[in-house]
This record gives sequence, C-alpha cells and structure tokens, in this order.
Amino acid sequence: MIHYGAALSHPDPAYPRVCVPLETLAANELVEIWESDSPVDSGRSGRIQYSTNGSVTFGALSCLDSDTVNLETQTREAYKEVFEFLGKLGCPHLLRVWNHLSEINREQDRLERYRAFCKGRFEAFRDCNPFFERSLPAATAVGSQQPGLCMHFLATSEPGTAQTNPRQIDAWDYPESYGPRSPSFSRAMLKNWGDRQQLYIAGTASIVGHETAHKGDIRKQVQETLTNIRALEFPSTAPSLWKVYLRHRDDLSVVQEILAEELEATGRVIFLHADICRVDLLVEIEAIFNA
Ligand code: 3EB
Repeated sequence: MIHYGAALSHPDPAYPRVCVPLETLAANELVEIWESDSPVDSGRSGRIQYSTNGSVTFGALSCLDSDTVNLETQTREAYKEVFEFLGKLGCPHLLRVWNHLSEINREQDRLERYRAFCKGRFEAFRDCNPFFERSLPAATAVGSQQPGLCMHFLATSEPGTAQTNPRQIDAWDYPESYGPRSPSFSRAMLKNWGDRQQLYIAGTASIVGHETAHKGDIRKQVQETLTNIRALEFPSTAPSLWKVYLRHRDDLSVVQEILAEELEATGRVIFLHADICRVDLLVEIEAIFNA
C-alpha cells in the first residue's frame, strides 16, 4: 500500500505500507494498493522494504540527508543496493521507479540537488550494465517534504520494453547543459503480462525535444504535457490511474478544469503538491494505461 500525505487514521495491517511524503491536493486520505493473485512474501533486506510474489517485486528504500555522504554518493549507493537485492531475488528488471527528493532544485556543493541525484543514479546504472540506456525503467523524480531521498519501485523477473516518445528526445541523451550526467529513465515501459499489457508512462512534462516549453504558463504546460503523453504509441485508451504533480497549490483548480475536459473521465486522478525537477516546470503528469 502506498500512502500519500498525512498519517492514516485506520491503517490496514494486512498491507505493508510505504509513505510518500507529499501533500495531497483534492483528497484527504489517499492510498494506492498493488495486489497479486499469487501468494506474496513481504520483508526487509538491508534498507529495502519489499513485497514479492516471485515474478513481481514491489520495494522501497529511503535515506535521510547526511552530513558526511553527499547526495550523489547516497543515490549511487541506494540504487546499487536495489540492483543487488533485485538480482538475488530473481527480479532484476526495473519497470518503474518513483524518486522523491527534498529541496530538489536547491544548489548544494555548486550543483543542483536534482543534478547530483542524476549523476549518482547514472553511475549506478552504468556500473551495473554498460548498455543500460536501452532498458531504463520509466521513472518519476519530484520533490519531497521529507529530508533526503526516498524511492519506491516495481521490478519483474521478465523485462518490459522501453518506449521512446517521438516529441521528446530520450532523457538519457539530453545535452550536457542539463547537468553533468543525463537523467536515467525511459519515457515509458510496456509490460506484457501474458493475457494483458500495461504501459507505464514516466513523469511527463512540458518538454519538446529537450527544451521546456511555455515557461510560466500552467495551462499551456498541461496541454503540452498531454500532447506528449498522447504521442506515445499504445493501442488502448484506457488509463487506470493518473498522477499529477503541481509545483503550486493554487494551480489545482485550473488543472482540474483542463483535465476534466481533456480526459473525459477516464481513470482516477491523484493530485500531489511537489516541486518539479526543472525550475521552469510547473507540472508533471504520469499515467498507467491498461489493455
Ligand atoms: C523530463 O522529461 C522531465 O529524472 O527520473 C520526468 C520523469 C523528469 C522522470 C527522472 C525526470 C525524471 O526530463 C523530468
């Protein structure tokens, strides 16, 4: 169970819980529950809290900011711990990762914290697989109200297929002007479960090519983001869950209004208050599509 915002008044002890330190907008208590038809084993390994049915693993890890270890190193070590754990478990393929990082836009040791995070994450992926770019998970990287880094992830025994977006260059191929190492994620991951398919769409923003479009204009940023999401190839139009991250609480009603027109009530929408990884981005939207 992933739980957003304030403490739950009636936590269900049947579900291991991961708490995402973000304020929920337009809802008080919000939980997301991932279920499996086959028996699930839950536990802890090092810093990782996990649940697995053998072919699908859900896990979480968080680390507080440290006075002695910088964010880049913390991130690299956290990712390496995840890779090692998943390898041993037989679920080495990361499908989807959510990263929450406090003060994501703050400069620290002359590098924006998001960029330091990207550097550590890149090094962990590269050290684990020299051809990692083609198999990167779909991801989200947004702010957090808890100091440090927390991540949760979905991994599988059989890989998904990374997707590209024709309107955006691959994030791992961004020019150096966005930081010393590119963000390591795919625009979307397509997973074939045998009898059905799912498309896990990464956090998507108002970025065309590699540049931010519509600086300062929330309406246009939402429209551009939806156009980006629609550019991903997928046979179905049945999204089950949308997550919308807003930098400014006050933008909620405008964004709700646009989404009500554009999404025609397909799927549930969760609104969260979070900083976005580029200072000029006001909104980021992710989704899961089912077929
Ligand atoms: C972008 O397209 C917007 O660093 O993991 C979106 C999703 C973004 C994931 C990440 C960053 C990440 O570059 C930002």
